[in-house]
Amino acid sequence: MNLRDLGFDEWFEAHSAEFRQEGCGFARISAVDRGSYLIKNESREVPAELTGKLAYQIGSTVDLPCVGDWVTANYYNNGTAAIIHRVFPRKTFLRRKTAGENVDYQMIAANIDTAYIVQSCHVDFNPRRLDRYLVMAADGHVEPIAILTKTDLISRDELDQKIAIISAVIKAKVIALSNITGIGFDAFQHTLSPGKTYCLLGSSGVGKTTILNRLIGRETFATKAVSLTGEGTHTTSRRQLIVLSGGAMLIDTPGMRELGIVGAGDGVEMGFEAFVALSANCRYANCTHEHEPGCAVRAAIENGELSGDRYSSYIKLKKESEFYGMSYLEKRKKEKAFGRFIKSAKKRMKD
Ligand SMILES: Nc1nc2c(ncn2[C@@H]2O[C@H](COP(=O)(O)OP(=O)(O)O)[C@@H](O)[C@H]2O)c(=O)[nH]1
Ligand SMILES: [Mg+2]
Ligand SMILES: [Zn+2]
Repeated sequence: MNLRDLGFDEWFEAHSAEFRQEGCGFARISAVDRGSYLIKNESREVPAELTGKLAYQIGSTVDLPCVGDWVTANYYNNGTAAIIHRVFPRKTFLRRKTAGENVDYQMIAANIDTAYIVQSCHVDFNPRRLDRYLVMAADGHVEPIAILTKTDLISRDELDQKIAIISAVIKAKVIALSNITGIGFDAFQHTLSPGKTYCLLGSSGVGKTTILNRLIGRETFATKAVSLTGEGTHTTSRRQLIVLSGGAMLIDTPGMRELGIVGAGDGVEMGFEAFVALSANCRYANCTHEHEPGCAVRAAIENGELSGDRYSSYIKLKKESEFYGMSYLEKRKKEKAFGRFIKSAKKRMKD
């Protein structure tokens, strides 16, 4: 393996002169877990940390190394650990807006060639959400491919209908597949090329980790079924770059609701679902969005990202609703109940 196999192409080559440093080599960030890093080069993958100087120089969290970044590092302890000195500029990136007090960005992954935007064609199907991911990919100069999973749960006609809906609204390639029957998986696999980097994006429970496991050919990363609807959920806690046997690299991500992709500008059209998504970013897990400090919902209203009127109706409704007291996981289980909640909420708003 050489660096080129890991994605160090002409673009990085062209930028490399000013990043060369005595006693150091280039490596790629393969995982990030709260301030600790794994970096990978031609021969090894080792834990690494930032030099104090670099940590000090980095002004904003978006400039911290993220999975997929190229760095200049030196190795110590017989090459079993490393120190990161420099971070290369990003050729492409995937980032989300945070809904904190200041509208800021959080990096999801860097130097991604193609983003797989994964939706289940069962209950998760939502062309508008797909559209938001497309905006995110375009923003970071990443090519998008839409993946519809769980085709085994709907009829051929229903699937054709869904593909038609998507094709009508987006230009991206659409691939439908089932991780259960394997139908469509070949077409998906053909989109992977050696030396290129791919990222799986999409809500929790749509089958991203299952796709990764299928590619690896075994159950390496845990997935978990949670309901009787054929859906399930699993929280991928850290982002890790996996080199597949064919030479393509793939990064799995946690669900974007957990990542809070629903941020600036999305809330008003989104309706009440936006509150649920935003509240994932509140400082306190049990935030009532009424008076707590660090409340992402109120911050979004102050920024004008969410309408104050909707907020008032929401506060009124949530007081009536037992639904509010549930954790996100419980909510997913009760998705049907949530659907009814939204419906009745909308009806009451009309009245
Ligand atoms: N019926 C069906 N279930 C699937 C399919 N793909 C994944 N699942 C199930 O959906 C659940 C969530 O999958 P997971 O890969 O953890 O989703 P992630 O949160 O997107 O990573 C698991 O129970 C999987 O077995 C599929 O194509 N069809
Ligand atoms: Mg997962
Ligand atoms: Zn709040």
